[in-house]
This record gives sequence, C-alpha cells and structure tokens, in this order.
Amino acid sequence: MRIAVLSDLHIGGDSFAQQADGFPALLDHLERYFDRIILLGDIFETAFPCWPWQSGQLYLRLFREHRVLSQRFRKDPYVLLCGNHDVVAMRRFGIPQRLSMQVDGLRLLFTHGHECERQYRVAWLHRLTDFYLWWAGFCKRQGFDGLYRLAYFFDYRQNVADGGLRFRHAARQLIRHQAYDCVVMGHTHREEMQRFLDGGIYINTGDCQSRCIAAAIDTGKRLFQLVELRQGTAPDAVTWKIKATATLPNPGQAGFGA
Ligand SMILES: [Mn+2]
Repeated sequence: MRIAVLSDLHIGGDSFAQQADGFPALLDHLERYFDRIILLGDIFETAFPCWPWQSGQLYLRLFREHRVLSQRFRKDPYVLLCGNHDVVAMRRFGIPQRLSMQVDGLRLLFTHGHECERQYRVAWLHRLTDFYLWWAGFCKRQGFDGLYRLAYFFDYRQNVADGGLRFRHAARQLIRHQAYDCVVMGHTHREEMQRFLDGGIYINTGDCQSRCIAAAIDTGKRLFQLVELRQGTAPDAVTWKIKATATLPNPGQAGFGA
C-alpha cells in the first residue's frame, strides 16, 4: 500500500491562504500515486474563534468556506485526524487524533504528536493552554501581539530549539515498547526522518502551510521518504524533491544493508 501523510495545513490561517489556489492540483497529483492520504492533524485552524466556546462553530464555518476541499477530505482515499489546533474535531465530532494500522507486515502509527507535550496530556491543562492561545489571539486582533509572540517563543523553546528531541524520543519508546515499525508525527512544523539503529523509523511530516512537505510510504517495498511537492507553472506540473529516504529490512533479515 502506498500512503501519503500531510499535516499542519492550518486552513483558515493566513499562511495556507497563500497556496490555497494551487492546492487542489497537488491533491490531484497525490491521489494518482497513493492509495491512502492521511491528514495528520491541525488541518483546520480553530484555535482562534471570536469567543473561546465558538471553536465548534468556527470548524463548521471553515468546512463551509472550504466546501470543495472539506468534502474531498471526507471521502476515500483521505483519512482525517485532528491535532491541537483543531482538537474541537475530536471533542465535538469524534474525529480521532491517532490511527494505527498493520499493512504488509508493518505496524504503523500516525499521530499528530502534541500529546508528547505535558500540557496536552492532562485534560485541564489542555483546556488552559487552549484558553491562553485564544486569549493571545484575541489580544493580537486588538493590536497587542506580545502574548501571541510569547506563546510561540515558548513553543519554539520547548519543541524546536533542541531539534524536536521529545518527539523523537517518544517515537522511539513507541517503537520499542509497542512494537511499531514506523511512527509518523506532525505538529513541530520541522520535518525529519530518523531510522533508529535498533530498528524502526520516526518521520515528522513538517507542514503544508506555505509549502507542501509529505511523508511517502510504500509498505510493499518497505520504503519511507520525506518529499517536498512543488506546483509548477503548467497545470499538473508538480515536482517532487526527495529530502530523505529510509528502508526497513525484510523480516528475517537482520541489521544493516537490507
Ligand atoms: Mn499542532
């Protein structure tokens, strides 16, 4: 099975709007090559509604405003998962934040990844974080962006400055203790691929806001790639830039070189 994974589109946010026109052509292209396209959370931007209790309404409004795209996401080959910026999709509409599957003898886990941060593992801290982010966004709309910048400063310090160590570590624990062959996350907006020396692969899909990074998995070939898709000038002139490649050995073949 060929699986593409995209995350962090933040539809409704300013950055996605820049590439919204060319995006359907990228999806046409992906649909021709992949059997499944997993949308790994933070697909819609619902963290900044007018009032904090209105994120469900904002989610539905974004669905209406991006009707063609959102109807497409609800059908095969798409699988829609939620992240911390569209967690209302889970709370109100039952859209999960994790998907685990076994294909061609490979155990794969797809999860947005925010649960690797402590404030998203404890329910009341999660609500408090949501509220802080809403408040920071509210102040930004009034012309004071200090709290907003502070939120993203801490986000950077916690998740990015060390190269995304906590996510890589969490993936390694899942591979070791829950016998996954590959764990795919988004959330950090920093793409990476790591094949661990003791087995298993961690992929972070980066983001699809102003660019389009995707993980491409071929379970039959046990092949894992991180690619950047670019829309060309002619219709359907999509180019792929392969940023990283890894393979897993076949069962029974131990060690490197497989
Ligand atoms: Mn996120």
